[in-house]
Amino acid sequence: TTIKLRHYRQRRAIPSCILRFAFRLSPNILSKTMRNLFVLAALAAGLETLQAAVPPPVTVDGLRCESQANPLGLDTPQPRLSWQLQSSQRAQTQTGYQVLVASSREKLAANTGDLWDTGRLDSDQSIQVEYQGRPLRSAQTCFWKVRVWDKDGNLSRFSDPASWEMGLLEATDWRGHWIARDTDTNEAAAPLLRRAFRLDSPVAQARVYICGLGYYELHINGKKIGDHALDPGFTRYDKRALYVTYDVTQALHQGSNAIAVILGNGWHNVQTRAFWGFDRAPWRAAPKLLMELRLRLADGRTAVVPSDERWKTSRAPITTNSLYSGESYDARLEQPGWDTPNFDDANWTPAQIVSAPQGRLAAQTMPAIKITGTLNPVQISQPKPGLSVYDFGQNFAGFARLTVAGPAGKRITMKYGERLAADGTVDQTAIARYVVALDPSQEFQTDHYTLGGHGTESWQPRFVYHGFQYVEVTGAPGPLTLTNLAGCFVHSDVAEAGRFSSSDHTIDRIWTAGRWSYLSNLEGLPTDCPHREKNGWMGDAHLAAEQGLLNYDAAGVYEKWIVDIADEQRPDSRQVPGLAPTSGWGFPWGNGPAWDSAFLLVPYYLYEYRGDTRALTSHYPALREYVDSLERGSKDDIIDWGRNDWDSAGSDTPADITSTAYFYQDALIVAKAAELLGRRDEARKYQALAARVKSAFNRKFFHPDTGSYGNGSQTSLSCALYQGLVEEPFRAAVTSNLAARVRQSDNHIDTGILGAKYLPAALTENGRADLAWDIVTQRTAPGWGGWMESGANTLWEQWDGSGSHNHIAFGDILAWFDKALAGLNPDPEFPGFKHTIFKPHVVGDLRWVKASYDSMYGPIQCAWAIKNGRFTYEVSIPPNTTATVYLPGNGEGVVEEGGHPVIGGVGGVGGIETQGECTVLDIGSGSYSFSVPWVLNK
Ligand code: RAM
Repeated sequence: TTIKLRHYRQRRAIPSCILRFAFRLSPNILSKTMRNLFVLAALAAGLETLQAAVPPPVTVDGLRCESQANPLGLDTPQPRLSWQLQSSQRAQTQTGYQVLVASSREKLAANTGDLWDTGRLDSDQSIQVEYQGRPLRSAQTCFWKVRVWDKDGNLSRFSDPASWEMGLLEATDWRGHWIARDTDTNEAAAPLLRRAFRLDSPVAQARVYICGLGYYELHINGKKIGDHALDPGFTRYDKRALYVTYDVTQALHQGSNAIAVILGNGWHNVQTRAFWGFDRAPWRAAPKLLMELRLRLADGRTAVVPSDERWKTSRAPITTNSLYSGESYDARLEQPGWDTPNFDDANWTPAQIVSAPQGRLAAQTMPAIKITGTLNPVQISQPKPGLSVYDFGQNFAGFARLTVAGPAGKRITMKYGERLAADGTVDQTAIARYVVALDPSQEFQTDHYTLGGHGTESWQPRFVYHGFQYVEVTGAPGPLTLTNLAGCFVHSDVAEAGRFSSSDHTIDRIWTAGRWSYLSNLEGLPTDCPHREKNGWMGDAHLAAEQGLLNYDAAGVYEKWIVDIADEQRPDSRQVPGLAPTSGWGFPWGNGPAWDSAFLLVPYYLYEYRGDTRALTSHYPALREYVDSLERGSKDDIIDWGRNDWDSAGSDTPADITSTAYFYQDALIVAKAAELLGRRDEARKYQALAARVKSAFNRKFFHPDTGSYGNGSQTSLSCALYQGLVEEPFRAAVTSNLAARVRQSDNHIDTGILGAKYLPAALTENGRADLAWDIVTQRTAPGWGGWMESGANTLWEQWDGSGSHNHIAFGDILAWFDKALAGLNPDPEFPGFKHTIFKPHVVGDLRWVKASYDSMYGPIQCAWAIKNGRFTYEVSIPPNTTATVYLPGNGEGVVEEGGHPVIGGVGGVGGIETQGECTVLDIGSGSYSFSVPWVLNK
């Protein structure tokens, strides 16, 4: 009660507005005296009218199933449910919940959970709750809602209803056949497929299930369905192909209808010879389609329109399409109305029934790739007659949309790149080498459009994407202006989850650049670069995953990609290839644990950041067998092979140090997964393996006399610290060696992509955040600040600027901004931000930092500033979570919250204690504004 009164007293901050405050007092919770006190407090706060019936202190919303709002087409038998609590009270938690899942909207409304009724469960779990009800059928719709009990046992109202729908769960559910126009993999033109049909009743519900390989674009009655691009996601099609579900109820009608599809080559039928050999992939086949339209008619009957021999086919105006080379389109070949019911397809040929890809069908549940935005060019130049170069002012992944008028047959060429040559034309040398070196006659990311000659024409490619800032246009019918070209940003459409800003311009620019690179490299899988390779390189992916998860709701893409890796794991050796999917490149040895460990690290990050145990537990045997393969490949528990610290600035660190450290981490992750599964013996076994590797590591690499590791490089030292391999008594010595090493390089980083993740974190965790700051904000090479000075607007592959200009492998620094500067950290002991650790570092001339993150529980925010001699730290965490807050300075007595001394007791604040140079507080949910005198810290 005291807490509540204090809380209400603060409401006096709203003096002059008229508030209508409605509340219901529950007699069994509040005694009469308490009720009077409550009323008095409310009156004292200036509330004008009091009325009976306040809503319960907690409400429930944000219902998600498999992280999505009302998803369609799920194929997991136990979808995971999550919800969020809302409350204006501090320190609010969930003590119980009831989930109802019903087979109809009506049943749910009547509170009948015929599929699942959990009853009251005493549990604080509000995320990743696995459905445990009756087995679900293909295409079944499930309606659900939830209510919760709060910390005082008050029951919330039921949430608004939500739903999910299952996809086609068994191969035998599909009535469609795989169809194609041609089986010739060298046929250049994209196929069109169509079928017209009549419906003699209005449509009550319609779903399309579609898998078009490599890519499909679905049309019904003259319109494109949905907004997906480059769909479905790239998988090894001989292991798994993804199908997508659409609600097409509104697109169909009683009478004549037409369903039509264009197919692209994608990764299924790569046309370009490139270093990575995807043109020779074991799954390579001509484009093919499996789809099925399932209808429920208004009169209650059902109908199916499957892909079969009744479909007809023709050639699309897309005359070539290849992910590396580009796309060509000849508008003169358009067949207007090809996707409408009344089109005359008499001279189209019947579709062929073709063999299915070898892989199984699986539902695509990750966010699809989409065109998420349009960029206007900032400049156009004409370095040569007839040649215009557009500058979009930003490096990104996607393609250009051309809008132009001219005579039929005029062929316009668009060549994409991220650099200009000295003469002002587009220079592709650094990114085209793996294509052009193999066959100089091949083009590299170049699109062609041949005009149809019918007025203003607008075109963009469908089945390719490029990495670029500049587009060189030749063959235009006349002078071009800025309006003839727009840039389409194309990537997996993941929701933004994190924001960051600070008083330092360089840091903010690095953050923005990192986000462009991250999204440009999220194309249904995490990639290394959007142009040269487009490969799912595993090292790059795990290095960038933490910042990716902090900035975007990208878990769905990672979950899909972990299966891509599992699909690549060798049946005999249990190794993985270092890039996934692969055409076969990367075996037999993989790329070593520094790359291959993405197979364990990414599931672990999903656990740490999202409280998701599924990736770790469902892949457990595969992860364990991978670690066993490392053990077999080790000598005296040391792994001395694999790729080493790649793309380093100068100093080379042998692979043995970094590889063995990942072997150690991998063993710990397997132990963790075993623990989550309740397999205690196996957990102990892998903990013991980790302990052995740690001793071997220290025996082999540690120099006790000097406190150094290996060759003493920044990577060697920071690897030992970051990976938790340094024995406690030597921490200080190793840290001061690392600091000395950094000073030797004039406070510059000299590591590659591995060390770039360890170095800032290792310094920060060991009391040298100041030095990490100096490294990160350097304005000269090597370093992130140096890139910014050179005009980078994305992150680069090499410190010296050679190579690609859109890589994410050095991107973990964005996670350091959140964790070290803003102080926003997950707590691995309470994963998914059930508990947040707020631990900011005031470094350099930084004066304020702000960050937020949309956790599965709800928004987490923090902001610090130094103003008027005080350090203020505003933090906010959602109900059902807790946090620990570190404030600089060891002065419990001077800490204030909302202007009141904390020491006297503040609602929501639990313990307060001094730890070294910090004051540490435990808080429950809610928003707080802490402050301490800053002079204390001088
Ligand atoms: C390069 C990639 C990537 C790296 C691999 C080893 O070609 O671009 O960044 O991880 O090689």
